[in-house]
Parts: sequence; C-alpha cells; structure tokens
Amino acid sequence: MSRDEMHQLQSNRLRRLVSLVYHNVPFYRAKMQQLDLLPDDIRSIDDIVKLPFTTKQDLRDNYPFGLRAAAPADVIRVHASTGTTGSPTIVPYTRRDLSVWSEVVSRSLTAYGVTRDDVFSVSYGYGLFTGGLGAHYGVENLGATVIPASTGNTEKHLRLIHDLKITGIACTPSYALYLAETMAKLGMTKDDIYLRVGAFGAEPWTENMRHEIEERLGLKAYNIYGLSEIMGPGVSYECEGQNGSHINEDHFYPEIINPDTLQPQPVGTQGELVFTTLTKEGMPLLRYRTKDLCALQPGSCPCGRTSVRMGRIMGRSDDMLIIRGINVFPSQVESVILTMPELEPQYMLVVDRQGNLDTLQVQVEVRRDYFSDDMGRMLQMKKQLGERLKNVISINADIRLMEPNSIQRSEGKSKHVIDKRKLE
Ligand code: DLL
Repeated sequence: MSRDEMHQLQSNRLRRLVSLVYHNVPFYRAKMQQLDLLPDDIRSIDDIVKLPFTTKQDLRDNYPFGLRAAAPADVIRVHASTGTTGSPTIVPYTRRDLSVWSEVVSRSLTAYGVTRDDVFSVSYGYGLFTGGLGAHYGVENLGATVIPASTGNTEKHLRLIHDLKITGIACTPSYALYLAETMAKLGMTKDDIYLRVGAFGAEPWTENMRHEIEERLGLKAYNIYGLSEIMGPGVSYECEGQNGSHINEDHFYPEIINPDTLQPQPVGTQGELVFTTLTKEGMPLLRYRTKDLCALQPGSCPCGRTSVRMGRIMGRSDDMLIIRGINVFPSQVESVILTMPELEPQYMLVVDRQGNLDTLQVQVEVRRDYFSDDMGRMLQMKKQLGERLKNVISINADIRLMEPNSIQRSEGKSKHVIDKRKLE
C-alpha cells in the first residue's frame, strides 16, 4: 500500500474509532469533553495529536470492564496482564478482534517465510497471557500445523521437536537459549533437529542473543513485538532484513513521544512508543502509552513492505522488569513483603542471567525482634515469603533474609533493583 493510501485508510479508521469510543465509552467521552473535543473535530490521522492519552493507570481505574466499547455479549474472549499491587489489566476481545489478531500474527509468520508446510511449536505460555493463544491462532490461520507445546517440560518438548520434525518455534528468546542448553545436556545438536525459523519476543533481546540462538538452534531468529493492552503478539514483526520491526499500522497507529513533555517526536528520535488501536472493538484505546522506549525508523525497507518500522526496545520509562518473559513490578514484591510482620520493607531485587535463564534474588531485611540464630524459624520465614511471592509474581525467587540495617539506604529515590543482565 502506498503511504498516501495508508494515510487515507488510517484517517478513515481513526474517525470511526473516535466516534465509537465517544459514544460507547464514558471514560473517553469525559476526557474529550474536558478537551472541548467533538468526534467531528478529528478529520484525519494528523489530528490524532488532539486526542487524550491513555495510561495503564486508566485501565486499572476502570477495572475490570470500564473501557469496554462492545456489548458484553459480543465479547468472546478475555486476556489479562500482570497487575502491580492491585488489579490486573483486563482485555476483552470481540470475534472481529480475534480475527484481526490472527491476521496480524499470520502476516508476521509470512514475513519470516513460514508456510502451510511448516510444523510450528508455540512455546509461549497458554492462558491469560496473550503469547500462547495469540501465536496459536496466527499459526492456524496461516494453515501451518500448530503444536501447542506451551512452556515447561523442556526435555519432552525437545523430543517432540525431534520426532515431529518441528520446523518453527515461537517462544521467548531466553527460553530459546534454555532449549539450546538443554539440547547440549542431552547430547543433541542442531543437526539432529529440523528447526529453521523462530518468532521471539515478549522480552527485550539483543543482536548477540540473536546470533547465539541462530547458531545454536540452527534457525533464523525473528523479532515479534506486542502487548496485551493493544492486542498481544503481532503488533510488529521483523522481515527477512532483520532490521527493525514492521508495525501493522493499518490496525495499530504508532507515535513516539517525549515521556516528560508528552510532545510527539520526529521519526528517528528515541522516545516512548504510543499506540492507537484503529480497528479494535472490545477495548479500543486512544494513544496508549506503552512505556516502551524506542525509535521509529526512517526510510523504506528493502523487503518492499511500506509499513513503518520500529527499532529494538531499548528500555522502559517505568520500573517494570521482564523476567523470563513475565512482567514484574518491584511494588508487587514490596506488597508481599508488607504482608509479613517479621520483615522490614527494605529490600533489593537482583536480576541476573545464569546460563541463559533469568534469575531473581530477593534480599530482604528481617526485623530485629525476629532475627535469630534459630535456623528452623528463619527457614520457615524464607519458605513462607517464597510461596507468597510465587503466588503473586509466578516466579520462584531465591530469597535471602538479611540482617537488620544491612541493605544500603539511598538518599534520593530508593533503589530496589539491580539488573545485572547485559542487553548490549
Ligand atoms: O508480552 C505479548 C507478546 C507475547 C509479545 C509473545 C511477543 C510475543 P505483555 O505481557 O502485555 O504482552 O507485555 C508487553 O513486553 O510492553 C514490552 O515491554 C515487552 N515486549 C514484548 N515483546 C517484546 C519484544 C506480551 N519483541 C511488554 N522486544 C511490552 C522487547 C518486548 N520487548
């Protein structure tokens, strides 16, 4: 599609979207009224800058279904993403939303060269997380064979990869490296398997990781990006050029803003990525602030696709950590620590990567009256904290109980995270 045609399409879709949310979502009607805006004031996609932003906090404040634009009966699936201390973010989808989602994932797979002849393992988690089911229906829609392997049980998975002659895999890049490690442990090499293509995302990764994954698994490793609030995987994808991810901008309109001034930034400048869902019905969002930092790339792509590309995610403007593909906020850990009277709310999260797996160590101070030489008591405390944390963040953390006053205090903003993973 030419840029002019895309501009026209996006303009038409934005007009329809604004009218939909103005009439169906009281939250947006109120926001627009505050700005003295009527749907008719939005004539083309260039007017998008007049519209209000949406934040994750807005989604939480309207938990669970306050931002739904469709009739409840038209919602046929709901996903959810991790919350901080309070409510998770709930994302309702209509039948048409699911069909668009399958379509954008199929486009991504097509760009990777996947065809109906491929056998594709989906090794993102199935469930409320969008990775598993999102990738699953995209593979099915394309007509390749889907193996819904999900996560866990790596040795059994490797056996399937071998026995079923699996040619494609979708998982987090760190899980891909873990697979490679397990293969080595089992004495398998890339020559024993048939993998040729991988769709990796849900967490930041680097060129170095790409080379390592490609080398060790014997496949071409492509990026896939997305977030549950906007849809799930398939918001953008790499093509054979492996140089920036093409945004499915007929459905998800991107902007880059300065996170401090909220001013739109020119193409090529790094800032916070913002998306407007041009066609979504279940929970359409205007100018959703992703908190992901990246730049849109100038120039056309040698592959011939005319859609705009985004560069690698270079970080986030909030404190969300992604550990083994799971979103973790330090405040979630803090809220668990606060449930235990034996502990001080003095803690440090140390994130690292051992081998190829992310690790989380939680150091927390024990209150003076509870700190003792009684090993049994201390172990019990450690176990209890570990279990409570697992319930909230779904990760087995390595718990270190510390003596009172042993964690360094800071004078400015308190620092709760040491991330030792190298992303360059
Ligand atoms: O992670 C959706 C997804 C699943 C994408 C599978 C790709 C593959 P959430 O759990 O809502 O959704 O987390 C979204 O993860 O804002 C980014 O910070 C990060 N993220 C997702 N994909 C990438 C990527 C899914 N390819 C958050 N590179 C986003 C870097 C990514 N970060």
